[in-house]
Amino acid sequence: MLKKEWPIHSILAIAIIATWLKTYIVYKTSFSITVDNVLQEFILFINPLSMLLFIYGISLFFRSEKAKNRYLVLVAVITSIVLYGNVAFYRFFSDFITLPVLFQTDNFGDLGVSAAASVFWTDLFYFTDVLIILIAIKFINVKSGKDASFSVQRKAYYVLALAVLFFNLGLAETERPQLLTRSFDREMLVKNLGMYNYHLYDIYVQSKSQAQRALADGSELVEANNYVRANQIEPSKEMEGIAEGRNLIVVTLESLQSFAINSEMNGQTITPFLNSLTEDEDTIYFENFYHQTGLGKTSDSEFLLENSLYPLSGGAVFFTHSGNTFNSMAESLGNNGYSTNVQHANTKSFWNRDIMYESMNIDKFYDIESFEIGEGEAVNWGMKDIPFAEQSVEHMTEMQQPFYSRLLTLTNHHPFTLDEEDKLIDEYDSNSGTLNRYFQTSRYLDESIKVLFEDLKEQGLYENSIIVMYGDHYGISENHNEAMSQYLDEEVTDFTSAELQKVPFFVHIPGYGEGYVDDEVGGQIDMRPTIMNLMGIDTSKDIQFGSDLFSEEHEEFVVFRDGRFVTDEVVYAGNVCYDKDTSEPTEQDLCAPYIEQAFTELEYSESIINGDLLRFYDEEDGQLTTIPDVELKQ
Ligand code: GP9
Ligand code: MN
Repeated sequence: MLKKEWPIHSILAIAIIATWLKTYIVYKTSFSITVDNVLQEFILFINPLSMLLFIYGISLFFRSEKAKNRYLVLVAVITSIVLYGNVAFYRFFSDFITLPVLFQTDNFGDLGVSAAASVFWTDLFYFTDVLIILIAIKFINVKSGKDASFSVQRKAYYVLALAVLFFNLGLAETERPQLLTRSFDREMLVKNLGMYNYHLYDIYVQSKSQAQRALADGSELVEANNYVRANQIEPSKEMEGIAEGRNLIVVTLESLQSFAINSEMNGQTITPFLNSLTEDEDTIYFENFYHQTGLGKTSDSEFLLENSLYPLSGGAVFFTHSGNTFNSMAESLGNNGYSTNVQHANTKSFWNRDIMYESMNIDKFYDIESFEIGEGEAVNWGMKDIPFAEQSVEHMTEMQQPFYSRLLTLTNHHPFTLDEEDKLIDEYDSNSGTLNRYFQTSRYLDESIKVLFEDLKEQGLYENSIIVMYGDHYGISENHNEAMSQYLDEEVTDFTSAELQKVPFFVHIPGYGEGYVDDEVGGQIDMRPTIMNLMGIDTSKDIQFGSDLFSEEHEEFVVFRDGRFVTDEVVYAGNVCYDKDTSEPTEQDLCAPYIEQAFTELEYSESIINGDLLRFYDEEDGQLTTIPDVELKQ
């Protein structure tokens, strides 16, 4: 026993420091967390602290020294298990644990086996802090007793813990605005909040959706289904099955807005290849097509495409409801003999894609690991779109045909940076660097699509495929209105902002021969029904909110995720009804009937997602599976 008497809370302090430092060392050695600057490194370093202060601090409420010490050891063991569990999981899945994977046993059935295979005896290192605490308890002689100011000190301690937490959250918010509302990526959550806070956050998000799910029964589906059936239309007979049996390639054009198509920037063409498609005999180009995404950005557009359901108002549905039952386009195509996949050169956990794709029954995800990024082939968010297009086509040559392959481009993403050699046009000259560079990256994206087409032809895949392309969401936010108004040479009002939500939508059918520019007003919710009709797959029993854009009966009414809407005559934005012809406010009455409908539509879609209602639905016979007495309207 050491002679010296240590200050009162020495063991607590040792425990906190030991676990804190161990966690940081584990971050650096056992995960590949990308750190781009000193601030990020600093956040990574301090992020375990707030939670450790809180939980270890509870020991201050224990009376006996013995109970206190036991509690400290227990906390060290539990946090070590959490951390180590993630390490073992990461070794196999290169991802952090999230609650749904623990329950999705059918998808991750090999979890236990693979976790066991990646355990080594040297892993005892992950429990070093437990050992340190045990040694401290045994050998350190702590001064006993409490002084009078103890409860004040305890309060001060918790104020400090709170301060550390808010400091951490503040830094995280500067580094990644909206991290908590949008989630983005598990790696980003761990990097900014810390492993322990991340798990609490994950538990909160997942239990919230589980609670809503538990409260729902199939009866709510009856109403939603009635609404869908009442608005259902006949898809176009003329276009039905026109691409049946062909490969389906869907390309997401990152951040591409329609204002870039068929227009110039200081005399330079922004998207020459896509422009040529608008005049191409095999292409139908929709010029009045709007994105309907919310906080989940790209992932929301994927959600709309696959399910023809609206994304959520309060966060990325890819994160909050990845455990739901869906009837995705991929699943339907899969049932019709297609092999299905997504290709995207980014970390697979971004937008929780790895988990969500399993839920949507997409057979394979070609994530960053499937691509070889040579020297000079990465910029901004990662792999450049041109080598990405080339390697995606190479992958296609290996796929079982017919296939449904979805490509997500990335270079045209904020902050829109490019290497010198890829700048094919000049920068713009406004006060917004973002907008100035946007033209250049859009030009580069256009070039990559040209390469994609060339490679498909070269590989003999072109003729027997159809290529559908859509812009996922805006690239230029309203923060750049001043620069935008310089470019458009008009004031950017709420009306203009709504019209700027137009994104390009191309349907390219090799050999079609009757291409044209279609002015039908439509949105991303319509992609699934439109594409499925082309593929000759019947969706009349599916629960979807969009409809076939080629159908004569298609209703020209697009609801944005934030409640704004557009028809062929009006635009409703900022609670004002605008006349589309004059771009000026008009009588509110002209919008009134749609306001209610927009709201109802979003509500029904949201209730389906929150209640996970499709688990009660059998799309084969269009009936509820749980309430046998209720006949659903067909
Ligand atoms: C990330 C890519 C871009 O993988 O989809 O995401 P975004 O920020 O556009 O949603
Ligand atoms: Mn995007």
